[in-house]
Amino acid sequence: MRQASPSPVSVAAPACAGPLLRPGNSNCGGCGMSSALQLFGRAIEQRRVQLVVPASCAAVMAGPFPTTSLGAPVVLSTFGAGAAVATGLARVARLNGDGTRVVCWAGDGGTFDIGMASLSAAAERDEDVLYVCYDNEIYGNTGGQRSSATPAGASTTNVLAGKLEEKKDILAIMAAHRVRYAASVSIAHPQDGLRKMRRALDTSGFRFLHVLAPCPTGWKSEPALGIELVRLAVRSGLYPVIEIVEGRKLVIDVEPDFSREALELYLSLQRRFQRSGISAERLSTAIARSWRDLRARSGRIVPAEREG
Ligand SMILES: Cc1ncc(C[n+]2csc(CCOP(=O)(O)OP(=O)(O)O)c2C)c(N)n1
Ligand code: SF4
Ligand SMILES: [Mg+2]
Repeated sequence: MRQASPSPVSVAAPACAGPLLRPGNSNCGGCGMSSALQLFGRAIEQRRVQLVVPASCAAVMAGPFPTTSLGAPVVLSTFGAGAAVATGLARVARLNGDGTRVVCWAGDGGTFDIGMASLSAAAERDEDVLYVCYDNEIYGNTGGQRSSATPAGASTTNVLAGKLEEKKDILAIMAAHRVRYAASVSIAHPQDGLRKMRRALDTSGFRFLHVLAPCPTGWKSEPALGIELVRLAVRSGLYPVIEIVEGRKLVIDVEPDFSREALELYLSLQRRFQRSGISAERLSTAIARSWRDLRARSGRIVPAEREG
């Protein structure tokens, strides 16, 4: 007997209903990635979003199936394949013509290190993917080992004396791929962050957002101080808040005051910098070098208006 053909099934992601990150998730109290996700949930509004999450703290935060503390459909991927899996979903979404925005939500280990090959390939092909790296500067989910995003002077569980090498410049790497849009987001500057997240969601082609995400567990800092730590990193010039369009046009969004006091406070509020004893003076030299470069690339030799 002939069977009736199945009725078409919609594979479109539903619009995000309610918060993106719900109560009951497994993140530590004061996790900066939670703050980033909450901000991102506000940016999404009524857009249809599918998340791809490679192995990380973010991959376990939703809790065990069949319950989930995430308000959007999620595909978990292997550690190195986040951008490749997102590529597949984005192509299916385009074939379906349903307008779903595919977002890869990955940690620094999954981005700066093991996911770099698939990230670079997807960026070079200009896949229609928004890639968000929440950067807690360690492999948090496996106990806090160093990544190439770990800053010099920070102790990790496998480099107790403190890392010697400086942090990779991920935005420069993405800009070198001439991606449509690349930006850094500060959770201490939510209006600027929301604007960039919405722009990134609504742009076609490959987009990249970098979010500094304090990790009280790995940074050995007070859980309540995460947003303040990011504010200090921005003020001191340690975390430049910028955006780069098509790999060429660089805009400085928040002008630091390069406060030595802010830098010293940033270091002293995290016990991960204690053992190496890295000084604000040494960091200031690296900050000055990086800002000379940023100003040259932005075409502004005088400071921009201060915001935030
Ligand atoms: C190929 C492979 N190597 C190692 C692991 C173990 N592993 C799972 S999560 C993780 C750390 C992820 O670090 P990051 O991407 O920075 O995210 P975070 O945990 O900090 O949120 C590691 C090493 C794995 N799942 N797959
Ligand atoms: S280990 Fe760090 S990044 Fe992971 S959930 Fe805890 S605070 Fe967040
Ligand atoms: Mg990490």
